[in-house]
Formats: sequence, structure tokens, C-alpha cells
Amino acid sequence: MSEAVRTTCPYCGVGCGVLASVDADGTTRVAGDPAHASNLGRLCVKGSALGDTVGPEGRLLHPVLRGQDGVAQRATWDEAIQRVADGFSRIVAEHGPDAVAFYVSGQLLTEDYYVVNKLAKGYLGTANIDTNSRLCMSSAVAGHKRAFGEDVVPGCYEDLEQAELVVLVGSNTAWCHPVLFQRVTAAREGRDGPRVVVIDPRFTATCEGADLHLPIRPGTDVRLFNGLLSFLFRHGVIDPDFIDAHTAGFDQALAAAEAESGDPAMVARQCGLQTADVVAFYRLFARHEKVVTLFSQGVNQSTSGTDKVNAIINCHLATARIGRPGMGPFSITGQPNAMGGREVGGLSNMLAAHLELGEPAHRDIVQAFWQSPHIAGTPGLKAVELFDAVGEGRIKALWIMATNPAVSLPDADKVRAALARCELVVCSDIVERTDTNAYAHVLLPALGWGEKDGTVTSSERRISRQRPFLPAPGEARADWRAVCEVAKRMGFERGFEFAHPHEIFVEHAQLTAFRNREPLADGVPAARRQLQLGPLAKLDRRAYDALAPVQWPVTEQGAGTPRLFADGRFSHADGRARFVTTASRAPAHAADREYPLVLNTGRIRDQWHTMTRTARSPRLNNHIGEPFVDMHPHDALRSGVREGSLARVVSRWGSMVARVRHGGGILAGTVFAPIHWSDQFASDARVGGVVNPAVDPVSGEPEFKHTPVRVEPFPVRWYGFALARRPLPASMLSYWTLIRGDRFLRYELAHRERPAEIEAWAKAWLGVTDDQADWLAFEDLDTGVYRAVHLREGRIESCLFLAAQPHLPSRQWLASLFARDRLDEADRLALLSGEAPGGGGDPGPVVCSCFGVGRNTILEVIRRNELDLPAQITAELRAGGNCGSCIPELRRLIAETRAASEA
Ligand SMILES: Nc1nc2c(c(=O)[nH]1)N[C@H]1C(S)=C(S)[C@@H](COP(=O)(O)OP(=O)(O)OC[C@H]3O[C@@H](n4cnc5c(=O)[nH]c(N)nc54)[C@H](O)[C@@H]3O)O[C@H]1N2
Ligand SMILES: Nc1nc2c(c(=O)[nH]1)N[C@H]1C(S)=C(S)[C@@H](COP(=O)(O)OP(=O)(O)OC[C@H]3O[C@@H](n4cnc5c(=O)[nH]c(N)nc54)[C@H](O)[C@@H]3O)O[C@H]1N2
Ligand code: SF4
Ligand SMILES: [Mo]
Repeated sequence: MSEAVRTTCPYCGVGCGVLASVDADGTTRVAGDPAHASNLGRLCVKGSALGDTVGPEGRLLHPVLRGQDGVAQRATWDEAIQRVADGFSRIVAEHGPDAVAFYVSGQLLTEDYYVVNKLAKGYLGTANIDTNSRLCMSSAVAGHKRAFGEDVVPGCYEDLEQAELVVLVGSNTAWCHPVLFQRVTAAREGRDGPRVVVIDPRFTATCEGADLHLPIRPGTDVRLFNGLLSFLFRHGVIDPDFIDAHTAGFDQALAAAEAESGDPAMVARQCGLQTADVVAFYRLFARHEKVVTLFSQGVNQSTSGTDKVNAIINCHLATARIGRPGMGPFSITGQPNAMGGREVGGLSNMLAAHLELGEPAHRDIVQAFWQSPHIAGTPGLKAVELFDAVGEGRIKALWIMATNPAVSLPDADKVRAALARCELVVCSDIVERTDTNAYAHVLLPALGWGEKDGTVTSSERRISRQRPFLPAPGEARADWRAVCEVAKRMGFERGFEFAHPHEIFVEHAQLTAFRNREPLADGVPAARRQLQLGPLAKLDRRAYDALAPVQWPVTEQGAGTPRLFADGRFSHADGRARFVTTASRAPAHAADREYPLVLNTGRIRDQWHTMTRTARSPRLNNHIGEPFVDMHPHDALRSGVREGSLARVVSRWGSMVARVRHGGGILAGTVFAPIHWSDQFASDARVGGVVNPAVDPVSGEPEFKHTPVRVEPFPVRWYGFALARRPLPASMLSYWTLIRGDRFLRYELAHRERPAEIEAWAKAWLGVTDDQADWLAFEDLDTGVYRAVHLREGRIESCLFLAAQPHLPSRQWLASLFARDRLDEADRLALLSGEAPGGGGDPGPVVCSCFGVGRNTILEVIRRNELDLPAQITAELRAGGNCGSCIPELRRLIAETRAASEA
């Protein structure tokens, strides 16, 4: 086994430290790094499964060029770089710099991000570089800038443990930031652990064990927090000395909040809540000095997202609960390097080092430092408008890096049409087949996690190294290298001569210190920034390689800073924070007769975004193996659909098909669908095609959480599933979804017509051509049930189950047969009867992915042994004993069992 390398998890913004090593047989092993301050040795389920997601399968291994004729061909790097450089140069020469654009990602390393931003803004002279952070954190960025004068998260993770009250707003922390959630849960097990309030229209896993859940009407958070500001004022909880000395704008913000939301009963009505719950929340907030308000996409992804952020910050400023241990507003970032991207100015309205693109004095600073031929003069287009410009032909060349916009942008069908008409689409990715890559003229293979080398910054401003421990697969190269080579080929020899990410990092660190704190002319926002990495500019290559995780700003001695604003001095020119007057307003599109339900979208526990990596791990695919639409039973009834059946979700922008589910803790009038499925994994389950493209007027962040839809039946004649060792021709069916299991692929299926000759059809579809094949089949004409199994030399090759109804036998037991070399007689009989031998119970859908423990198994032991703690389940079944990501679900199963036995 190789020596363990210290690196950082490539998924969420918690930024957990990982120890990675490679066994003699090539297997990658990962463990939480006990020395990393983010996770102290913990990893969630996605982090624990990282070893399953590396390896060459499905990777993009060499550059590809697609010609005029649409034919894709392998190319050398030299040819690919030339094609990109020529294309960009020609279009800039003919149409000006704003006819080209870059769309990049919070999953790039800081060094990659730095050079692509430098190329666009400093050398091509366009600010048309935006990032998927626009879809993610841009409301928080805009809110921070309005309130603090700079995009900074003031607190640190320890604050969540030291708090007396943690308010989670629009955050499914248990599933999306599991290690942080576990830190809060662990702190609650101590005597003085924090109370927890969750504000989310859904009763999510995060709500399990919370002290209070407010199932807020979607989009009404501004009103709730305006009401809180008013309540705090009326109950004398504000801090007038702090307000006088360190802030501006309080009176107006308060007056507006008072006028709009002075009465908790009215707030409760507007937010769809019980008055008693609203008052209980306000009292908890008032009573506890140490409050952290942590927020995520339920806040940011809204047309009032920026106002939501400021309404929250207003309450913290009014009570001076900021900059001290255990308190503060806390924007938790999604992607591993959302923060690093913001540091280097990856958004189209920002410059590197937290300088403002719209500010001439700031542009001078950056251009002087770069000594670059240009500096973009006006803010560029934000993601949604950027793709509109591509669609209208104003942008003619687009380089997409480490993001999958054909899936993840709102109104995604329009995005596809835009890509299809763009003259030059360049995609840098690690996998070969994505929905976006299908539109590329040039595909550039990138290094992925385990191979790439550089830094990322977590939600608490902690810079950590990602270090390589695997060789580059095929011809893949680091993203920064591809950018630098294109830049040089375009004639920018100076400025991109980097030989190693260390050199880029040093330049970035120098820029954060360059003319930082220098007074500028009157009336110009000072370039005084908290972002200060100057001391890290002195790192030599070895020190950079050995860099221990550190929170910026970094002191002269190289120490980090856990908290900002302790001195009450903010980054606005006058040093004062701003209250922002926020007025609540409705989401852009309201439900109506035609589209009576509101679609909310978000994440599931075991998948990451468009599944290009997590779907390679069999154990991550079992928790939720199929796209779904979660509905309240009343809405399902009204829409004519049933649990388990298929439904089409239709909006004014597009539609998708998924399986109806209840039990997601959803409010009547709303439905929820996960964001993860693309055309690679399902026939028609891209939620991005349904979502409306309205954006927040300040931040440009899309309203992903609120689209009016209707749900209608998706009529089919049969439902089924198939497990097979090799891919099947699923695309000929009306509905299919695909997941990878251990040694098999699993398809969920449905079709509008039942084949006339079912046996012949099944054989042809499963690819059984050989007459000698061991073929077991069973058909019940009365019930329409059909089962077939194909064996070769006693080993199962594939099986197919069809029925007129969606309720089919357990996939779990069938899946386990693929691990065996020979099936015995009992198994064969069982296969035909469609039940495990001896009726040996269906373990049910997987709850604990680490140990593959199913829901039914867990329910059974809870009942049999009358268990009432998750730890007791762990003792019996191991479930919950590794990463702990399923503990909230174990809690729920205990509660459900108790409720059922009391009923
Ligand atoms: N497992 C997993 N973890 C991830 C990711 C992943 O893909 N998978 N992605 C990462 C990324 S990039 C991000 S950005 C984060 C996102 O992390 P989260 O923001 O926690 O995740 P979401 O599921 O998008 O949405 C959070 C919640 O907002 C609620 N919500 C919807 N509308 C409203 C509203 O009007 N008000 C309030 N208060 N709440 C509302 C939704 O019901 C949902 O439960 O997760 C990160 N972590
Ligand atoms: N409806 C709806 N839509 C949403 C959201 C929502 O809540 N609802 N959330 C939004 C948010 S917060 C986010 S962050 C986005 C995420 O959406 P995307 O960024 O589109 O999703 P990913 O699947 O993470 O795409 C990353 C791509 O980069 C590739 N990749 C991985 N590592 C590397 C690398 O090192 N280099 C390169 N070049 N490529 C790499 C992956 O294979 C993958 O194709 O989705 C947004 N869209
Ligand atoms: S919480 Fe999970 S996904 Fe997030 S960084 Fe840690 S291990 Fe990775
Ligand atoms: Mo995100």
C-alpha cells in the first residue's frame, strides 16, 4: 500500500481532510484525516465512497475534435489547443472580446480559476466569465457585499458547536453538509449543546431531532426575518451602542420591517405558519445571545435571495451578534471551492482579490499588478443572460469548464438550443459523456480528484491543499495548464508562463496584498480588504506542498484567523456595516389554475449534482435509485397519480417524467424533485428543463426553488425492471432509468405498449441470441406478470420483470445473485417465483449505504427489540456505524415505529 497522502474531499464546501492511499492491487482507500480541523477524522457517505469513483472507466482520456460534419475524432493536445486559440482569436478579431465567454465552476481549484479569470479579464478584455457559483452562492456574495462591503463569511465551524442556538434556514444540512451537521449533533449530546431550529418548507432529515421546525411557505423568508427584527426591537434585545458605533441604516431598515412585519400573527399568516411557532422562534432568538443563523439554497436560490440574506444579517447586526465566538450569520457554501472562486474574482461582476470590476480605481490596481494589455471595463453577463447571449448569437465562442449547464441551468432546454447554435463550444471535463459534452466542438480531458494539484477554500475560509496520489489517466491535463497553453498560443506569452500551481498560488497571494489597505481618492470605496494572503506569497514550492490548512486572513506569522469583524470594523470605506432595507415580495411566478403546484428542487443524500462521479459508486446508488417527484397525497389524488406510478411534471418551460413518491415531509401545494438526473441516467428526468429562468435582480441567481407546475399521469401499459451485466437498449422504451450496481446495471422501465410476442421480445431486448442459452421464463396471463432470466454456465447474465402494476419484487435480493458464480436449484426456483428463497424477506430500500442495510431490516429490529436510539440499531446491524450520514433516517424510522405502535 502506498503511503497515505493528505488531501481534501472534492464534494461539498465543508472541505473535509482525506487520507488517501492506493493498495498494491490498485484499490484506492480513503479515511477522514483526524488532523484536519474541518472534520477531525469524519467523512460522510459521499466522502467515504470516493475510492469507488476513481479509475479510468468513463473518463475522457484524450482531446476530441468535432468537425463541420459532426464527426468526432481523437486529436492531439497540440491540435486541440490550436483549434481553441484560433477560434477565440478569430472571433475576438471579428466581433470584439465580448463575443467570447467562459463558464466555469466552483469545482475548479483556485489556481485553475485564477488563470482563466486572468485570461478573460486581463488579456482578452472581456468580463464574460461567469460560473456555476452564480446558481449557488451569488445571493450570499451580494448580501455580504451590501452588508459588510466585502464578500466574507465572518465565522467558523466551531461557532456552530459553541452556539446556544443554531438556526438552519433553507439548508438540508444533514444531507448536504453531513459532517458539519454531525458536529452540531455531537455538540447537542453535551449538556450545553445548541438548540436547533429548522426553517424549510419540507420536513427534511435535518428536522429529525430539531427543537422546532417552521414549514415556511416557499419564498417568504424576508417577512419572517423582518418580523424578527421588529420583535427584537420591541423586546429591547437590540444593541444600540453597537448600532451607533459600527453600522449605518438601522432606522430605515427597522421602520420598513415594523411597517411590514410588526405583528407576529400577521407574519405567521403570510408565511403559512402557526403564530405560536413564529413566536417560539422569535423568543428563542431573543433569549440566546450566541446564535448562528446558517443558510443555504432555500435562501440564495430565490428572486428575493439577496434580500433574504440581508434580512438575516440585519438581525445579527442589530444584536451585535457577529464576530464573537458562537454567533453570526453563516452562509454555508455548496461546492468545494466556491470560496476560492470568489477570492480570484470568478464571477462576471468581480475582479480578482475581492476588488470591484465596476470600480475604475480597482481595475487599475489589478491591471497594474498583472501588467496586462487590457482590463475588462464593464461587468460581464451573469450565467442566465450569458446563455441567452449565446442563444442570440451575441456570444460565438464559449469555453465550459467543470460544470454541466445543459443539465443544471434553469430553462435548460433553451440552454441546449443555445449550445447547439454556438459556433465554438469547448468543454473541459473529466468524463467523456455528459449532456453538455454532446454539444462540444472541442473536448479537453482534465485531471480529476486524486490527480490534480492545488488549493481549495472551505465555507469557513480555510485554504486546504488537494494533492495528487494517482497518475494522470490517458492524456488528461490540469485545467490551469490547458488555459495557459491556449493563452500562450493566442500570443500572450507573458503572464501565463507558469510551470506549477505553486507559482500561480504565489501570484494570487501577492495580488491579495497588492495595494490592500491603501487609501484611494475621496468617494472611492477603499481597496481595504479582509482577503489577505500576503504572507503565503513567501511559500516556496516545498512549503506550498506541505501547506497545512489555514483560514484567511493570514497573519505575518502565517497563522489563520477564525473570526472576522471582532473589532466592529467592516470593509465599507467608512468601516461601518450596512443595514439593508428589505421588503418582502412574492416569487416571480405564482401558481395558477393551469399550473397549481409549486416545484421545489434540491439534493439527495448520496448523489452529487449531475452524477458524473457519484453514480460510479454502487453503494451510493442504492439509497435512492430513481428520479422521483415527492407529492402530498392530496395533491397526488387531485392530479390523478398514485404513489409508485409515473407522472409528468409540466411547467411553462418544459417537462420531465419521474416516479411519484409520498413521505418527503412536503407541504400540500408543493412538490419536490431532485436535481441529479441527466440524459445519461434517465429517459426524461432533467428537472432543469422544467425550472423557470427568473433571477434575483441584485445577484442574478435563479429561482430554482419555485416554479409553478402541474402534475399529470404518464400512462404506460407495463412497468418493469431489468438487471444485466451489459448495457441494454433502453432508449427504445417510453421510460427508463439506469444505475450501476456491483457487477450489474439496473434499469427501471415502463412502456406504452405491451409487446405482442413477449418471449421473443424479451430475448431480443436482453440480447439472448444463443439457442443453447439457459433461459427461464414465466408468464401469468391473468395478472400480466412476466419474468425471465438468462443464465450462462449457471451464472446469471440478466433478468427482466414486467407487470401491469408498479409493484414488483425486491431488486435487492436479485442484485445479490450477480455476485455469485453459480446459482443453485433453490435460487432458480425462487427466480421464477419472483421471491427470495424461503420467502426470506425483502430488506427494502437501502438506508445505510456503507453497510447496505435496508429499511425493512431496520424496522424489523426496531420492532422486535423495542429500540429507541440509533446507537442501538448500530449495535444490532452496524447501520449508522461508519459515516453516520443515515442517523437522521434511523431516528425517523424509530419515530415512525413508535407512532405506529401507539396508534
Ligand atoms: N448530497 C449532496 N450534498 C451536496 C450537494 C449534492 O449535490 N449532493 N451539492 C452541494 C452544493 S453545490 C450545494 S449548493 C449545497 C446545497 O445545500 P442545501 O441548500 O442544503 O440543499 P438543497 O437541497 O438545494 O436545498 C435546501 C433546502 O431549501 C429548502 N427550501 C426551498 N424553498 C425554500 C424557501 O423558500 N425557504 C426556505 N427557508 N427553504 C426553502 C428545500 O426544501 C431544501 O430542503 O449542497 C452541497 N452538498
Ligand atoms: N433545479 C436546480 N438546479 C440547480 C440547483 C438546484 O438546487 N436546483 N443547484 C445549482 C447549484 S447550487 C449548483 S452548484 C449547480 C451544479 O451543477 P453542475 O456544476 O452543472 O454539476 P456537476 O455535476 O457538479 O458538474 C461538474 C462537471 O465537471 C466535471 N468535473 C469534475 N471534476 C472536474 C475537474 O477537475 N475539471 C474539469 N474540467 N471537470 C471536472 C464533472 O464530470 C461534471 O461534468 O447546479 C445548479 N442547478
Ligand atoms: S461533508 Fe462529506 S461531501 Fe462534504 S467535504 Fe466532508 S466528506 Fe466531503
Ligand atoms: Mo451549489
